[in-house]
Amino acid sequence: MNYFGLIRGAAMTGVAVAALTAGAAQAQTVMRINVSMPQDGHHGIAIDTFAEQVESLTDGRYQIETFYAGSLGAERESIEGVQLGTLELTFTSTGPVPNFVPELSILDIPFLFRDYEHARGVLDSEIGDELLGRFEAHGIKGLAWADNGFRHMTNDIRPIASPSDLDGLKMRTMESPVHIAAYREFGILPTPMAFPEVFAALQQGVVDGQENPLSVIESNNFDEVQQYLSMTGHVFSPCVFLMNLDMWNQLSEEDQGHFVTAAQAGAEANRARVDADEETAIESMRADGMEIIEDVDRDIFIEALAAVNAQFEEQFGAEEVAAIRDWQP
Ligand code: EAX
Repeated sequence: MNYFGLIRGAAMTGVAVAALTAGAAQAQTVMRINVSMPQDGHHGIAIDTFAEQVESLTDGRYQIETFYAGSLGAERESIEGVQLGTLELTFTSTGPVPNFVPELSILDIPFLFRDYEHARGVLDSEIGDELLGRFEAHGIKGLAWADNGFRHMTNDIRPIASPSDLDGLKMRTMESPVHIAAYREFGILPTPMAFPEVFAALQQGVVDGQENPLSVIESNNFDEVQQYLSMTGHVFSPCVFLMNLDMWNQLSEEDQGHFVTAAQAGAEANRARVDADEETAIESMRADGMEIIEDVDRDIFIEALAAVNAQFEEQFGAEEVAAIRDWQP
């Protein structure tokens, strides 16, 4: 079979194996990874770094093709693709993950994490390793946790400083049952929707608002279609590198180590970009005319969730929740 035949076959099976034209008969395997965010952002830098690292650590035996802005599908479809093996890898927020690994919804509990140090510390600890391992029973290998970021609310109706301001607001949410239950408790009318549809839904007024980390709000120009941003920080949203489990099992042990190292390097670059965005995004969006409400009383938001929090403790186990909530560096 010639090179093009191999590539065409690869498009069907998902993995391209092409003989390198230069040099001896060393095979090269091409894999794809995608994100729903633009290349210039905290997801883009994660997969760009991962791709560079895989190629360099495996001396070019593995080549990673990168796709951005949902061009290969939204996050839920991408995880499904990785599970089925029609896509080799994806980097995704955990928003749609509960559809595949329901118990990972524990990470979606509002106000579970105090700050970035806490969230990253837990994800990089044994607790995080154990949770990452939960993907395997579902045909998926979790390579490394990373950050999407602390989520804040935007809307186009009124400034939000306390839960009573949220009453009756129609807000796009991720497809996470925990988020949906909690946001209802705030009085929000949750409208779950895949991310690639969100900008148009905000622009056309299909929903009044949405919630996302600063890195997402800014890199997707939501400030163009949303007047108010409230610094609620109500949920920490992780990201994760995922790979099809069969393809992972086909890697040599040494290459498995390289893929994990590369994903960890991607996570490091991602977190550095999140830190940089956190420094600059507020001022830059304010300069563009967005009204930023920084004075948010989080305690009132936390109190509003008392009943639903009790429900989450029952669902996930009070000890499990406490182990994350009370984690100390
Ligand atoms: O992955 O769906 C969401 O709101 C996510 O935070 C976003 O797509 C980043």
